[in-house]
Amino acid sequence: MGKLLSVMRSIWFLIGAFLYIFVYGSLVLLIGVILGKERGRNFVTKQIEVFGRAAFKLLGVKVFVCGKKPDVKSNYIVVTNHQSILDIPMIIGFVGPTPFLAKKELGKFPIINLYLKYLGSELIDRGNIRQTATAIREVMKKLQEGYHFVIFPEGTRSPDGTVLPFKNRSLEIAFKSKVPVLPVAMWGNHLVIPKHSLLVKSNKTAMKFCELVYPENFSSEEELRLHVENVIRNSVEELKEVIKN
Ligand code: DD9
Repeated sequence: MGKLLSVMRSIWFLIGAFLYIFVYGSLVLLIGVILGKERGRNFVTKQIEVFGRAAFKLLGVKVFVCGKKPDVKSNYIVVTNHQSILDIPMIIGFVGPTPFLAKKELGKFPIINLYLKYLGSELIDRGNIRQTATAIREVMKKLQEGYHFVIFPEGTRSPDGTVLPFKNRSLEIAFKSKVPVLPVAMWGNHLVIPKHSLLVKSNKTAMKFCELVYPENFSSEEELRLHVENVIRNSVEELKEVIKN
């Protein structure tokens, strides 16, 4: 993609993101309050999902979706790799409006912090062991109440898209709660908007719904974690082929 086109798309991205998230997003939250608890929640969560998909459409990025979202009645934990700021729109748009277990820095952005709260997300302060423990207890409680959760076990965005080793104990919640894990692999978001950049550089990305993994089939968190990490690594290799041509 030419430099000029890339810069023009980036300007469009910044203006579009501001108008969509901060202007339209504030209006959506206000309408949600006016509609009342039940109808308001349905309206806002629908708008969150629409935003996730629209983000790619408005950027002119084609999303290749491989595999099928499982039709499970129970709750599950989405475990996914992390490459770009586009990962969040991809999850909320294509997996569904799901709460995140994420680092507290995400809560610093106005409006986005309200949406994170709306989804029931839990933010952790990694330097604060007590706060982290409380947040994890809260996630366990919410899982029992039927919430899904999204976890990024690499703990940070990979600079070049390579799947980083999953952090120790990152799947402890899944292992202890015995809630099924839905591995979701992503490849290409970092090529569209790389880490530490706002330049829009590519127009193709891909994701894959992998098979559900049942924690009770594993004898330790480490075994479960290594298995899920492997599933995501292999799926990322498949996705590279999908967007190659
Ligand atoms: C209607 C705008 C929705 C913006 C959603 C942002 C969600 C971030 C988790």
